[in-house]
Amino acid sequence: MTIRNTRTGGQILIDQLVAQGVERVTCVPGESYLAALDALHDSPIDVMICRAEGGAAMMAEAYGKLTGRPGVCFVTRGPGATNASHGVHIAMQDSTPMILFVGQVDTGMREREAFQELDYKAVFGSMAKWAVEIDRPDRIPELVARAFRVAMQGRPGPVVIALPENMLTETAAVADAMRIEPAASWPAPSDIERVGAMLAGAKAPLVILGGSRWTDEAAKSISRFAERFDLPVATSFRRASLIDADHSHYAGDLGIGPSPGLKARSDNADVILLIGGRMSEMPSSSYTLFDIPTPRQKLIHVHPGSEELGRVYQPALAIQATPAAFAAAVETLKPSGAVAWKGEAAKAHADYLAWTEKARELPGTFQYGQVMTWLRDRLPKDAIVCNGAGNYAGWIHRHHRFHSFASQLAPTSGSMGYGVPAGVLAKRQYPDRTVVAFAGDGCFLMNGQEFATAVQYDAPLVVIVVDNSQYGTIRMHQERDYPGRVVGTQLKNPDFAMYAKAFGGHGERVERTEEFAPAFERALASGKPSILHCIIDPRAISVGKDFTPAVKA
Ligand SMILES: Cc1ncc(C[n+]2csc(CCOP(=O)(O)OP(=O)(O)O)c2C)c(N)n1
Repeated sequence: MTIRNTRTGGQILIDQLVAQGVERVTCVPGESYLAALDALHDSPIDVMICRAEGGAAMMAEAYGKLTGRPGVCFVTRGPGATNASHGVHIAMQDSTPMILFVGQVDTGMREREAFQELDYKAVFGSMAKWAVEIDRPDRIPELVARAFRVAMQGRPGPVVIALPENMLTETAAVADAMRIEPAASWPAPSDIERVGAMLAGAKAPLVILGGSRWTDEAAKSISRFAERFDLPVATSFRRASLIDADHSHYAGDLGIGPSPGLKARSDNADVILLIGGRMSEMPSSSYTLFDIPTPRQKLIHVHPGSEELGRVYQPALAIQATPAAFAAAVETLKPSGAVAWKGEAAKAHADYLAWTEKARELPGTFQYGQVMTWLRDRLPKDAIVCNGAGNYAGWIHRHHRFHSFASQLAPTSGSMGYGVPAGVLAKRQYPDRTVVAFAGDGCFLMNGQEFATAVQYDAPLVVIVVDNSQYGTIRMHQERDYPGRVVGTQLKNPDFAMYAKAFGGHGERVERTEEFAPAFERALASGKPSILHCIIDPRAISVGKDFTPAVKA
């Protein structure tokens, strides 16, 4: 490999990103990494300026979820980095490849608590998959290449790279690293034989899909595998777009409050084939679906990270493989005869349809459930639907039907403020697809400032703010655990339609169900980023049930 001309650390760094095929970075600028910013000036990389580092980092995380390659985000030292930690935590819990570059003080000033100095390894040590500081420009190719590999290989996750200011302006002559493709771990032929044998001995098997390192082709291949074996297929919390919801074998999602039918199916299963997921607190109904350490169901756990196999549940068969490799390996696996559970997948799908079909009646004039079922029919099959955290998301999980791969952008980490930045990134990435970001009134204002980013980049997503004038989820818990003692949950909100207009977007207030459909059509037709400010009765506290306030808040 030829040694390139002498370059500054900043130039070497950006050349590595070009070599890795990075097409876009998100950032909030800072004086701590000016030399890297300057190198971006002459690069083909699109620099997407955001309004707060939390939003910028979440956009990078959403890029990783959509593409499988690391989303790259640049932020300044100290407060920039701590703001961005919000996105790093999501990438970690959601197993998403992401790289966060943060500024750092001059190496000659380290350990003096210089301006905005932070010990990144200490701060991000347990939050990121890897945190590293590059102190010499000639080590940039080595450490950035490693960062891409760490972010993507095994169980994906976030990497934090600190860039001391002087290191970025120093020069070095060093060769660029090559583009990194993560190693795929493959099941052994004997593993696939055992999967076949365990299924042959099963009476009531269930497949659960989750995690990352999937491809569209792998997801389709698993659907075909399910057809051959007539297997019911569930998805894990917020991984619903791993199978077309219309697929005849789809059994629904194991999220917060799974359907009673699916819960019973999982309880009564004798063999569970878990592909890619971890069955952590949310999808496992607070670790009650499977016994720990040894599930009563025979668990076949397929995961790309060896550290995840047997971390909580001891599988009867542990297979260290990426979902994509596993899907390819089972392409030729067929049942040897008639399966014992014939017809169960159709029953599971019928249960799923019955559970999700009709929205229940809510108090008030805005029937959010009916709006969701209308959108379910109205949205194109490849629409991307985003959300953060809050009870408003329960209606999406219950009633929306995801049809195409990577069309759900939602934090399994349950982080508020995710939907808007994720939606902005998605709309920029896929301008021809409809992008809808849902947010509660609480959730929206955690990163609503990124609506300005949507306007700046002419990314016409539709944001649906579901306003119940409260941090509803927490109010629900309060009403249950401390009835009549409402504290810290009531909100006085701005006019979100006017907010949209003030930012240069399209905004409308929706108070009645019948106003929603025309408002949605006008939002799409406006060609502008839009906000539909929907007013929902505060008693409509969750998709499952209303509450009667013990006292008026
Ligand atoms: C960043 C973050 N902060 C706090 C929480 C705790 N929390 C979970 S849901 C919720 C309320 C969400 O309110 P809103 O967005 O208005 O939605 P609603 O529950 O009312 O539908 C809070 C505060 C969280 N999950 N994430």
